[in-house]
Amino acid sequence: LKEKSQFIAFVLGGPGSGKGTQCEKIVETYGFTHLSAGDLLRHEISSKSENGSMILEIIKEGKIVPSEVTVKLILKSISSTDNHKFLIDGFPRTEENRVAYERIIGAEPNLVLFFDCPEEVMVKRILNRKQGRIDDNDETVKTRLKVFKELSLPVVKYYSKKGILHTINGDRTEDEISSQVREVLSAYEP
Ligand code: UP5
Ligand code: MG
Repeated sequence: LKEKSQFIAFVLGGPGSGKGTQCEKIVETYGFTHLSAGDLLRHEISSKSENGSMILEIIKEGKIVPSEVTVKLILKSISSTDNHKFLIDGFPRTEENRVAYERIIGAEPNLVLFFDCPEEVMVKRILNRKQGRIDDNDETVKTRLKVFKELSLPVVKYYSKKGILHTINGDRTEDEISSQVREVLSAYEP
């Protein structure tokens, strides 16, 4: 039997734009495996792995973990999973991340979802979350937004030029956003 070829969707958007929330819904409907780069990194911290304390310091400041660390974690998850459909949530966040991924994985994603959301909405959501995330505070949120605008938006622009970016209005109810997402994904029949 021929193995189904991999289908990879990157899920991008600013901090609090709703990436994680929508990925969970996509998993329910389409059976993707959801890989949140942030969750993989937080797991390294909580499991006290060798890079844990370095990752903690960077996340606390809202900066970006070195590409090789993140790409390795993503690769490990992909290869330890049977599924062929992946949502990679919150990665790549910099042009350097993107190039490192392409170099190591040797392929571009099939599509990119981008949740476009006003800054004030994202900030409000993050500061209301209160789930104890070390980076959910006024100070770090400012850096996360700055990093998003300066380093992550160029990645979004790159995929737009490639013609594989789908921009979704993230300033809606969860259900409204989810139906926009389904419209995009049904065209791909993943
Ligand atoms: N919420 C969601 N949708 C809503 C809606 N439509 N209406 C009203 N409320 C809504 O949502 C955020 C909050 O809003 C939740 O309380 C939710 O209920 C509510 P969520 O779905 O969690 O949004 P998300 O975009 O996933 O926000 P998150 O905070 O996870 O975004 P970040 O991109 O900041 O976080 P991530 O975990 O990806 O990264 C954290 C840090 O890790 C980074 O800052 C960086 O330091 C590091 N990192 C790297 O260095 N490299 C990487 O590749 C990835 C991460
Ligand atoms: Mg998230």
